[in-house]
Amino acid sequence: MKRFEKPILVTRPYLPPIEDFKRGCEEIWSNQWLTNNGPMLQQFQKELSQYLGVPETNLALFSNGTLALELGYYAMGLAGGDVITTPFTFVATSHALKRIGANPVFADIDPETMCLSPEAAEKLITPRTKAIVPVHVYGNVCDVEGFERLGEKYGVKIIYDAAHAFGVKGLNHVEHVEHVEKKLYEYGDMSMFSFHPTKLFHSCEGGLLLFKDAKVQEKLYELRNFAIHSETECVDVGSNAKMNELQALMGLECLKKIDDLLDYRLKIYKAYEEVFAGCDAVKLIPYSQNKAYVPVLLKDFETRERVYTELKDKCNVFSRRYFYPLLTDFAPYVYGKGSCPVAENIASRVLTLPTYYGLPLEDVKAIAENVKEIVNPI
Ligand code: T4K
Repeated sequence: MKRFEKPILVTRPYLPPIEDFKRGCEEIWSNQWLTNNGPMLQQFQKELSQYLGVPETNLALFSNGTLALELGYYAMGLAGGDVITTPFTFVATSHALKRIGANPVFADIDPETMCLSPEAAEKLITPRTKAIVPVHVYGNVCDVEGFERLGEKYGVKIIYDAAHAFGVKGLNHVEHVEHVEKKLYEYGDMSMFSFHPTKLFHSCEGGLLLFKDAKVQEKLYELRNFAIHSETECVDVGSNAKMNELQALMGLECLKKIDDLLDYRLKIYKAYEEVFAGCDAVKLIPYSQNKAYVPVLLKDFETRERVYTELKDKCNVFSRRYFYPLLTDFAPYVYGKGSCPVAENIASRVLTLPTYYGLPLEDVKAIAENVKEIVNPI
């Protein structure tokens, strides 16, 4: 087994050339404007709008993904209602609901895509349900057509936690969705993308909301700035969730590199795929188009724990068990424990392997060989 001299972490952020970042800093210094809808933020917004093909009226930037979710949920009127969501995600998906006084109700996931199942969600809809929050987990696309139907049939909002899905353009990679005309973010009422440094694209910290109804933008702009409407008016209980100029600069510099970042993720995935080919004991999850994460499914909990521990202790490789434990194992959400057997099974067997721009492909192959050896000792 190969032991790496330096630790290999599950991810590392892309950092743009420091000279380019310094040039941007000089501009910020000369503007003497650091936050509150500054020129860098406006430029970032403009370039994102062009990159995504979304009008500037239908997006808003925030200081991080969690606050983007919280204010997005609030602006869509979810406070006080039940919201059906998945337990197989990062805690932020549900924390942001709880923090606005909405009640997360957990439904099970699809065993293939690991995303919320529309069939399981439909069974839990009641008159108290205000919305459904599916997560494009790992960048795997949910059954968006299925959720579209639920939204229309029951008049509930569909809000995607797309934290992992930046760079996912179409749906054609998902076999059960044949419709490829629409872009991913044209589904549902709203989608949130996280720009945390552990994501393939980042702005140090940051969050982006895309929404169907342009009228929501003004509300979101107010909410992220304390709900101040004018010098003499405060119209709601807002927050401070503004993206600052240094964050926007980092986002602009990373956006220049986005095609390479996506291409490299794919190369890494293919290197893992090559080594795991024909190895039934390690199942690579193929659905994500942006390859934001490299999740593998192992035989059972004991095997997963062994691979996780031996990679760490014997190989100096720090994989992560995203997303274990399930949300329904955490104190605020234990009321849902036992209600999602598919998610429980997946969470006990999944492991996410290192992937990031610049991770040498020979290292990727060595990590994969190590995994194979731990699973099937010679
Ligand atoms: N919804 C979903 C589905 C999400 O996954 C997330 C966040 C959100 C919503 C909320 O979005 P944000 O508010 O975060 O924008 C990480 C991230 O903190 C979190 O953003 C992410 N999901 C979650 C899945 O993973 P940890 O606790 O695993 O992070 P940490 O600090 O252990 O870092 C992971 C690895 O990355 C480590 O090996 C160290 C390395 N790293 C990390 C940072 C921050 C670096 O090398 N450099 C860095 O700057 O949560």
